[in-house]
Amino acid sequence: MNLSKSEKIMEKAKNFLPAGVNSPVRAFRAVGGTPPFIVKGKGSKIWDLDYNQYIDFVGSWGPLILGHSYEPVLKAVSDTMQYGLSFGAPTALEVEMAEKIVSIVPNIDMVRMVNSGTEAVMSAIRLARGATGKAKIIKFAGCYHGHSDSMLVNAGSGALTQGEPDSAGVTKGAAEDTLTAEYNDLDSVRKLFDLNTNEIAAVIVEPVAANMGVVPPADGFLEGLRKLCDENNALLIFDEVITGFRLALGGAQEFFGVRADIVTFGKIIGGGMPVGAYGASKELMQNIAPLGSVYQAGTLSGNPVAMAAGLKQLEILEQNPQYYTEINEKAKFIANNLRESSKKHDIVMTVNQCGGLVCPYFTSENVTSFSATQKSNLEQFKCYFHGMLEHGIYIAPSQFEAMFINVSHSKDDINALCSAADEVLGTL
Ligand code: HOZ
Repeated sequence: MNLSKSEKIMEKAKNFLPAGVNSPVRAFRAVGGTPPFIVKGKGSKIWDLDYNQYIDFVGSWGPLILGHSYEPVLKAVSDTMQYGLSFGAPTALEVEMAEKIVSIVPNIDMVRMVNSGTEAVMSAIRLARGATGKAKIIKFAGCYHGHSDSMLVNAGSGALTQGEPDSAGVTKGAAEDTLTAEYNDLDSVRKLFDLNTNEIAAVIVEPVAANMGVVPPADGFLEGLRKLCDENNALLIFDEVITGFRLALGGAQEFFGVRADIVTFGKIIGGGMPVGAYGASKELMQNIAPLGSVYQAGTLSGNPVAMAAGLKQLEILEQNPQYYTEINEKAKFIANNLRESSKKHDIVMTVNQCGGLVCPYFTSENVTSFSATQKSNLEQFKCYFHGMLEHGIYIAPSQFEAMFINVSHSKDDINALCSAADEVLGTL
Protein backbone atom coordinates (compact mmCIF):
# COMPACT_ATOMS: atom_id res chain seq x y z
CA MET A 1 0.00 0.00 0.00
CA ASN A 2 1.28 3.43 -0.90
CA LEU A 3 1.32 5.61 2.19
CA SER A 4 1.30 9.38 1.94
CA LYS A 5 4.11 11.30 3.62
CA SER A 6 1.71 12.41 6.35
CA GLU A 7 0.68 8.80 6.97
CA LYS A 8 4.32 7.70 7.12
CA ILE A 9 5.34 10.35 9.59
CA MET A 10 2.24 9.67 11.67
CA GLU A 11 3.36 6.06 12.02
CA LYS A 12 6.70 7.29 13.34
CA ALA A 13 5.09 9.99 15.48
CA LYS A 14 3.00 7.42 17.34
CA ASN A 15 6.21 5.92 18.72
CA PHE A 16 7.32 9.15 20.30
CA LEU A 17 4.22 11.24 21.00
CA PRO A 18 0.95 10.00 22.55
CA ALA A 19 -1.31 9.29 19.54
CA GLY A 20 1.39 11.02 17.48
CA VAL A 21 0.38 14.51 18.57
CA ASN A 22 0.93 17.21 21.16
CA SER A 23 -2.72 18.13 21.58
CA PRO A 24 -5.52 15.54 21.41
CA VAL A 25 -7.95 16.97 18.83
CA ARG A 26 -5.17 17.00 16.21
CA ALA A 27 -5.00 13.20 16.28
CA PHE A 28 -8.25 13.05 14.24
CA ARG A 29 -9.69 10.49 16.67
CA ALA A 30 -13.16 12.05 16.34
CA VAL A 31 -13.23 11.87 12.56
CA GLY A 32 -10.86 9.01 11.75
CA GLY A 33 -8.01 9.05 9.26
CA THR A 34 -4.60 10.68 9.44
CA PRO A 35 -4.08 14.39 9.99
CA PRO A 36 -2.20 16.17 7.25
CA PHE A 37 1.21 17.24 8.59
CA ILE A 38 1.53 20.91 7.76
CA VAL A 39 4.72 22.35 6.31
CA LYS A 40 3.78 25.87 5.36
CA GLY A 41 1.15 28.58 5.64
CA LYS A 42 0.69 31.78 3.68
CA GLY A 43 -2.34 34.05 3.91
CA SER A 44 -5.45 31.87 4.02
CA LYS A 45 -3.69 28.75 2.70
CA ILE A 46 -1.72 25.91 4.25
CA TRP A 47 0.18 23.08 2.60
CA ASP A 48 0.94 19.59 3.87
CA LEU A 49 3.92 17.28 3.40
CA ASP A 50 2.28 15.76 0.33
CA TYR A 51 1.94 19.19 -1.35
CA ASN A 52 -1.83 19.28 -0.83
CA GLN A 53 -3.13 22.83 -0.50
CA TYR A 54 -5.98 23.71 1.84
CA ILE A 55 -7.91 26.88 2.59
CA ASP A 56 -7.48 27.09 6.34
CA PHE A 57 -10.51 27.85 8.51
CA VAL A 58 -8.74 26.92 11.75
CA GLY A 59 -6.01 29.56 11.70
CA SER A 60 -4.04 27.93 14.53
CA TRP A 61 -7.34 27.84 16.46
CA GLY A 62 -7.98 31.54 16.18
CA PRO A 63 -4.87 33.67 16.63
CA LEU A 64 -3.94 34.07 12.97
CA ILE A 65 -6.59 36.70 12.44
CA LEU A 66 -4.46 38.34 9.72
CA GLY A 67 -3.59 35.02 8.07
CA HIS A 68 -0.45 32.90 7.94
CA SER A 69 3.05 34.37 7.59
CA TYR A 70 1.75 37.93 7.63
CA GLU A 71 4.79 39.94 6.53
CA PRO A 72 4.81 42.75 9.14
CA VAL A 73 4.42 40.17 11.93
CA LEU A 74 7.23 38.02 10.52
CA LYS A 75 9.42 41.09 10.21
CA ALA A 76 8.76 42.12 13.80
CA VAL A 77 9.76 38.62 14.90
CA SER A 78 12.92 38.47 12.83
CA ASP A 79 14.00 42.01 13.78
CA THR A 80 13.51 41.27 17.47
CA MET A 81 15.21 37.91 17.52
CA GLN A 82 18.45 39.40 16.24
CA TYR A 83 18.94 40.76 19.75
CA GLY A 84 18.34 37.47 21.56
CA LEU A 85 15.53 35.04 22.19
CA SER A 86 14.94 35.20 25.92
CA PHE A 87 16.39 36.96 28.94
CA GLY A 88 14.16 36.13 31.88
CA ALA A 89 14.59 39.81 32.72
CA PRO A 90 12.37 42.82 32.00
CA THR A 91 12.31 44.20 28.45
CA ALA A 92 10.66 47.33 27.08
CA LEU A 93 8.51 45.33 24.67
CA GLU A 94 6.56 43.80 27.56
CA VAL A 95 5.66 47.25 28.78
CA GLU A 96 4.54 48.31 25.31
CA MET A 97 2.43 45.18 25.01
CA ALA A 98 0.81 45.68 28.41
CA GLU A 99 0.09 49.33 27.61
CA LYS A 100 -1.46 48.34 24.28
CA ILE A 101 -3.72 45.69 25.81
CA VAL A 102 -4.82 48.04 28.58
CA SER A 103 -5.57 50.82 26.09
CA ILE A 104 -7.68 48.51 23.92
CA VAL A 105 -9.51 46.26 26.37
CA PRO A 106 -12.25 47.83 28.49
CA ASN A 107 -12.12 47.69 32.31
CA ILE A 108 -8.58 46.51 32.86
CA ASP A 109 -5.75 48.63 34.23
CA MET A 110 -2.97 46.08 34.42
CA VAL A 111 -2.01 42.76 32.89
CA ARG A 112 0.38 39.95 33.67
CA MET A 113 1.80 38.16 30.63
CA VAL A 114 2.00 34.36 30.67
CA ASN A 115 2.59 31.71 28.00
CA SER A 116 -0.78 30.17 27.19
CA GLY A 117 -4.48 30.44 27.81
CA THR A 118 -4.28 27.56 30.25
CA GLU A 119 -1.76 29.46 32.33
CA ALA A 120 -3.79 32.67 32.10
CA VAL A 121 -6.94 30.99 33.43
CA MET A 122 -5.11 29.01 36.10
CA SER A 123 -3.60 32.27 37.37
CA ALA A 124 -6.86 34.23 37.08
CA ILE A 125 -8.61 31.61 39.22
CA ARG A 126 -5.86 31.86 41.82
CA LEU A 127 -6.19 35.64 41.76
CA ALA A 128 -9.96 35.41 42.22
CA ARG A 129 -9.55 33.07 45.17
CA GLY A 130 -6.74 35.09 46.69
CA ALA A 131 -8.56 38.40 46.36
CA THR A 132 -11.94 37.21 47.66
CA GLY A 133 -10.69 34.73 50.24
CA LYS A 134 -13.28 32.27 48.88
CA ALA A 135 -12.63 28.90 47.26
CA LYS A 136 -15.43 27.90 44.92
CA ILE A 137 -15.63 28.66 41.23
CA ILE A 138 -18.64 28.29 38.95
CA LYS A 139 -17.94 27.18 35.40
CA PHE A 140 -20.26 25.99 32.64
CA ALA A 141 -20.62 22.50 31.19
CA GLY A 142 -18.98 22.38 27.77
CA CYS A 143 -16.91 25.52 28.33
CA TYR A 144 -13.19 24.92 28.07
CA HIS A 145 -10.68 26.96 30.02
CA GLY A 146 -7.46 25.08 29.36
CA HIS A 147 -6.19 22.00 31.11
CA SER A 148 -5.41 23.10 34.66
CA ASP A 149 -6.80 20.66 37.23
CA SER A 150 -9.69 22.70 38.53
CA MET A 151 -10.92 23.51 35.02
CA LEU A 152 -11.01 19.94 33.69
CA VAL A 153 -14.47 19.42 35.07
CA ASN A 154 -17.27 19.08 32.51
CA ALA A 155 -14.83 20.59 30.04
CA GLY A 156 -15.32 21.26 26.33
CA SER A 157 -12.95 21.13 23.37
CA GLY A 158 -10.67 18.06 23.20
CA ALA A 159 -12.09 16.69 26.45
CA LEU A 160 -15.55 16.73 24.93
CA THR A 161 -14.39 15.48 21.55
CA GLN A 162 -12.83 12.56 23.34
CA GLY A 163 -15.99 12.03 25.36
CA GLU A 164 -14.11 12.55 28.63
CA PRO A 165 -15.26 15.90 30.01
CA ASP A 166 -13.66 15.01 33.36
CA SER A 167 -10.00 14.03 33.27
CA ALA A 168 -8.33 11.17 35.10
CA GLY A 169 -5.54 12.47 37.33
CA VAL A 170 -7.58 15.38 38.68
CA THR A 171 -7.94 14.75 42.39
CA LYS A 172 -11.24 15.03 44.20
CA GLY A 173 -9.72 17.88 46.16
CA ALA A 174 -8.79 19.82 43.03
CA ALA A 175 -12.23 19.35 41.50
CA GLU A 176 -14.52 19.75 44.50
CA ASP A 177 -14.37 23.53 44.47
CA THR A 178 -15.42 23.67 40.82
CA LEU A 179 -19.19 23.85 40.48
CA THR A 180 -20.86 23.37 37.13
CA ALA A 181 -23.78 25.36 35.80
CA GLU A 182 -25.56 25.27 32.43
CA TYR A 183 -24.51 27.79 29.80
CA ASN A 184 -27.35 30.21 28.96
CA ASP A 185 -29.26 29.15 32.06
CA LEU A 186 -29.15 31.82 34.75
CA ASP A 187 -31.32 29.78 37.09
CA SER A 188 -28.66 27.09 37.26
CA VAL A 189 -26.15 29.75 38.34
CA ARG A 190 -28.54 31.29 40.83
CA LYS A 191 -29.12 27.87 42.41
CA LEU A 192 -25.39 27.35 42.91
CA PHE A 193 -25.03 30.77 44.51
CA ASP A 194 -27.97 29.97 46.82
CA LEU A 195 -26.52 26.61 47.82
CA ASN A 196 -23.05 28.03 48.45
CA THR A 197 -23.68 31.33 50.20
CA ASN A 198 -20.50 33.40 50.57
CA GLU A 199 -18.36 30.62 49.15
CA ILE A 200 -18.17 31.52 45.45
CA ALA A 201 -15.02 33.39 44.47
CA ALA A 202 -15.84 33.72 40.79
CA VAL A 203 -17.89 32.71 37.81
CA ILE A 204 -15.79 31.93 34.76
CA VAL A 205 -17.36 31.90 31.32
CA GLU A 206 -16.46 31.88 27.66
CA PRO A 207 -18.62 34.87 26.64
CA VAL A 208 -19.34 32.96 23.43
CA ALA A 209 -18.99 29.26 24.16
CA ALA A 210 -16.59 28.21 21.42
CA ASN A 211 -15.34 24.85 22.66
CA MET A 212 -18.64 23.02 22.23
CA GLY A 213 -18.94 24.30 18.68
CA VAL A 214 -20.22 27.88 18.80
CA VAL A 215 -22.98 28.84 21.22
CA PRO A 216 -23.58 32.58 21.55
CA PRO A 217 -24.91 33.97 24.83
CA ALA A 218 -28.69 34.33 24.99
CA ASP A 219 -30.03 37.85 25.42
CA GLY A 220 -29.43 38.92 28.99
CA PHE A 221 -27.25 35.93 29.93
CA LEU A 222 -23.96 37.79 30.37
CA GLU A 223 -25.76 40.75 31.95
CA GLY A 224 -27.44 38.29 34.32
CA LEU A 225 -24.08 36.79 35.30
CA ARG A 226 -22.77 40.27 36.02
CA LYS A 227 -25.73 40.97 38.26
CA LEU A 228 -25.51 37.65 40.11
CA CYS A 229 -21.79 38.18 40.72
CA ASP A 230 -22.42 41.69 42.04
CA GLU A 231 -25.22 40.52 44.33
CA ASN A 232 -23.04 37.75 45.73
CA ASN A 233 -19.69 39.57 45.97
CA ALA A 234 -18.16 37.24 43.42
CA LEU A 235 -15.88 38.12 40.52
CA LEU A 236 -16.83 37.61 36.89
CA ILE A 237 -14.06 36.17 34.74
CA PHE A 238 -14.38 36.39 30.97
CA ASP A 239 -12.20 33.79 29.30
CA GLU A 240 -11.43 35.66 26.09
CA VAL A 241 -8.87 33.22 24.73
CA ILE A 242 -11.09 32.87 21.66
CA THR A 243 -13.27 35.99 21.71
CA GLY A 244 -10.56 38.53 22.62
CA PHE A 245 -9.56 40.83 19.74
CA ARG A 246 -11.81 38.63 17.56
CA LEU A 247 -15.45 39.56 18.16
CA ALA A 248 -14.33 43.17 18.34
CA LEU A 249 -11.02 44.85 19.04
CA GLY A 250 -12.03 45.14 22.71
CA GLY A 251 -13.31 41.55 22.74
CA ALA A 252 -16.56 40.32 24.23
CA GLN A 253 -16.76 43.10 26.81
CA GLU A 254 -16.96 45.62 23.98
CA PHE A 255 -19.11 43.42 21.72
CA PHE A 256 -21.76 42.66 24.33
CA GLY A 257 -21.30 45.74 26.51
CA VAL A 258 -20.84 43.71 29.70
CA ARG A 259 -18.04 44.34 32.19
CA ALA A 260 -15.88 41.53 33.52
CA ASP A 261 -13.65 41.75 36.61
CA ILE A 262 -10.84 39.60 35.26
CA VAL A 263 -10.17 38.89 31.60
CA THR A 264 -7.97 36.09 30.28
CA PHE A 265 -6.30 35.99 26.88
CA GLY A 266 -4.40 33.32 25.02
CA LYS A 267 -2.82 32.68 21.67
CA ILE A 268 -4.42 35.63 19.91
CA ILE A 269 -2.19 38.15 21.67
CA GLY A 270 0.85 36.25 20.40
CA GLY A 271 -0.11 36.48 16.74
CA GLY A 272 0.86 32.81 16.42
CA MET A 273 3.49 32.67 19.14
CA PRO A 274 2.82 31.01 22.53
CA VAL A 275 1.40 33.79 24.71
CA GLY A 276 -1.33 34.37 27.24
CA ALA A 277 -2.25 37.11 29.70
CA TYR A 278 -4.72 38.02 32.37
CA GLY A 279 -5.81 41.49 33.31
CA ALA A 280 -8.00 43.26 35.85
CA SER A 281 -8.36 46.52 37.76
CA LYS A 282 -5.34 47.95 39.56
CA GLU A 283 -6.94 47.06 42.84
CA LEU A 284 -7.24 43.38 41.94
CA MET A 285 -3.84 43.18 40.30
CA GLN A 286 -2.19 44.50 43.50
CA ASN A 287 -2.70 40.97 44.80
CA ILE A 288 -0.21 39.52 42.33
CA ALA A 289 3.34 38.75 43.52
CA PRO A 290 5.58 40.53 44.25
CA LEU A 291 3.04 43.27 45.08
CA GLY A 292 0.73 40.86 46.84
CA SER A 293 0.51 37.32 48.08
CA VAL A 294 -0.96 35.57 45.02
CA TYR A 295 2.08 33.87 43.57
CA GLN A 296 2.56 33.40 39.84
CA ALA A 297 5.73 33.47 37.76
CA GLY A 298 7.38 32.34 34.51
CA THR A 299 10.79 32.58 32.84
CA LEU A 300 9.37 32.89 29.35
CA SER A 301 6.54 35.23 30.35
CA GLY A 302 6.76 38.43 28.33
CA ASN A 303 9.27 36.82 26.00
CA PRO A 304 10.45 39.56 23.59
CA VAL A 305 9.97 37.61 20.36
CA ALA A 306 6.41 36.64 21.27
CA MET A 307 5.71 40.20 22.41
CA ALA A 308 6.95 41.60 19.11
CA ALA A 309 4.68 39.30 17.10
CA GLY A 310 1.62 39.96 19.22
CA LEU A 311 2.16 43.67 19.45
CA LYS A 312 2.50 44.04 15.69
CA GLN A 313 -0.71 42.09 15.12
CA LEU A 314 -2.59 44.19 17.68
CA GLU A 315 -1.29 47.43 16.13
CA ILE A 316 -2.51 46.36 12.71
CA LEU A 317 -5.91 45.35 14.03
CA GLU A 318 -6.21 48.66 15.84
CA GLN A 319 -5.36 50.60 12.69
CA ASN A 320 -7.97 48.71 10.66
CA PRO A 321 -11.31 48.73 12.47
CA GLN A 322 -13.03 47.75 9.19
CA TYR A 323 -11.53 44.28 9.55
CA TYR A 324 -14.10 43.44 12.18
CA THR A 325 -17.05 44.40 9.98
CA GLU A 326 -15.54 42.44 7.11
CA ILE A 327 -14.93 39.31 9.19
CA ASN A 328 -18.46 39.48 10.54
CA GLU A 329 -19.94 39.85 7.05
CA LYS A 330 -17.90 36.95 5.70
CA ALA A 331 -18.98 34.75 8.60
CA LYS A 332 -22.65 35.70 8.11
CA PHE A 333 -22.39 34.94 4.41
CA ILE A 334 -20.92 31.50 5.12
CA ALA A 335 -23.54 30.72 7.76
CA ASN A 336 -26.38 31.69 5.41
CA ASN A 337 -24.91 29.66 2.58
CA LEU A 338 -24.56 26.60 4.78
CA ARG A 339 -28.20 26.99 5.84
CA GLU A 340 -29.37 27.28 2.23
CA SER A 341 -27.32 24.28 1.09
CA SER A 342 -28.57 22.13 3.95
CA LYS A 343 -32.17 23.02 3.05
CA LYS A 344 -31.54 22.33 -0.61
CA HIS A 345 -30.14 18.88 0.17
CA ASP A 346 -32.59 18.09 2.93
CA ILE A 347 -29.91 17.85 5.60
CA VAL A 348 -31.01 18.63 9.12
CA MET A 349 -28.68 21.41 10.19
CA THR A 350 -28.52 24.39 12.54
CA VAL A 351 -25.77 26.92 11.89
CA ASN A 352 -24.58 29.18 14.70
CA GLN A 353 -22.50 32.28 14.02
CA CYS A 354 -21.17 35.05 16.19
CA GLY A 355 -18.60 37.51 14.87
CA GLY A 356 -15.94 35.54 13.00
CA LEU A 357 -16.99 32.23 14.59
CA VAL A 358 -19.21 29.75 12.74
CA CYS A 359 -20.38 26.22 13.53
CA PRO A 360 -22.82 23.98 11.67
CA TYR A 361 -24.50 21.35 13.84
CA PHE A 362 -26.26 18.35 12.33
CA THR A 363 -29.44 18.74 14.34
CA SER A 364 -32.78 20.49 13.95
CA GLU A 365 -32.57 21.80 17.52
CA ASN A 366 -32.01 25.43 18.23
CA VAL A 367 -28.46 25.12 19.61
CA THR A 368 -28.45 27.46 22.60
CA SER A 369 -27.31 25.02 25.28
CA PHE A 370 -24.68 22.39 25.94
CA SER A 371 -27.30 19.63 25.81
CA ALA A 372 -28.42 20.80 22.35
CA THR A 373 -24.83 20.61 21.06
CA GLN A 374 -24.83 16.96 22.09
CA LYS A 375 -27.75 16.21 19.76
CA SER A 376 -25.62 16.81 16.66
CA ASN A 377 -25.23 13.76 14.44
CA LEU A 378 -21.51 13.05 14.76
CA GLU A 379 -21.49 10.44 11.98
CA GLN A 380 -22.74 13.10 9.59
CA PHE A 381 -20.14 15.53 10.89
CA LYS A 382 -17.40 12.97 10.14
CA CYS A 383 -18.54 12.60 6.53
CA TYR A 384 -18.89 16.36 6.17
CA PHE A 385 -15.41 16.89 7.60
CA HIS A 386 -13.70 14.41 5.26
CA GLY A 387 -15.67 15.68 2.27
CA MET A 388 -14.50 19.22 2.99
CA LEU A 389 -10.91 18.08 3.44
CA GLU A 390 -11.02 16.32 0.09
CA HIS A 391 -12.22 19.57 -1.43
CA GLY A 392 -9.22 21.36 0.06
CA ILE A 393 -11.10 22.98 2.93
CA TYR A 394 -9.42 22.61 6.32
CA ILE A 395 -11.83 22.87 9.26
CA ALA A 396 -11.40 21.62 12.83
CA PRO A 397 -11.56 17.81 13.06
CA SER A 398 -14.27 17.92 15.70
CA GLN A 399 -17.92 18.97 15.89
CA PHE A 400 -17.10 20.75 19.14
CA GLU A 401 -14.76 23.41 17.79
CA ALA A 402 -15.37 26.66 15.93
CA MET A 403 -14.62 27.64 12.36
CA PHE A 404 -12.46 30.78 12.39
CA ILE A 405 -12.98 33.42 9.70
CA ASN A 406 -10.05 35.73 9.19
CA VAL A 407 -8.97 38.90 7.41
CA SER A 408 -7.00 36.78 4.95
CA HIS A 409 -10.03 34.90 3.60
CA SER A 410 -10.77 36.28 0.15
CA LYS A 411 -14.09 36.19 -1.70
CA ASP A 412 -12.73 33.25 -3.67
CA ASP A 413 -11.85 31.39 -0.47
CA ILE A 414 -15.32 31.96 0.92
CA ASN A 415 -16.96 30.90 -2.34
CA ALA A 416 -14.74 27.80 -2.44
CA LEU A 417 -15.87 26.89 1.08
CA CYS A 418 -19.53 27.43 0.23
CA SER A 419 -19.47 25.43 -2.99
CA ALA A 420 -17.49 22.61 -1.34
CA ALA A 421 -20.05 22.50 1.47
CA ASP A 422 -22.88 22.47 -1.06
CA GLU A 423 -21.35 19.51 -2.88
CA VAL A 424 -20.48 17.62 0.29
CA LEU A 425 -23.91 18.15 1.87
CA GLY A 426 -25.38 16.82 -1.39
CA THR A 427 -23.57 13.53 -0.82
CA LEU A 428 -24.59 12.97 2.83
N1 HOZ B 1 -8.24 22.47 22.30
C1 HOZ B 1 -7.79 23.34 21.29
C2 HOZ B 1 -8.87 24.09 20.62
N2 HOZ B 1 -9.92 24.58 21.39
C3 HOZ B 1 -7.00 22.59 20.26
C4 HOZ B 1 -5.59 22.97 20.34
C5 HOZ B 1 -4.66 22.31 19.34
O1 HOZ B 1 -4.82 21.12 19.03
O2 HOZ B 1 -3.78 22.97 18.90
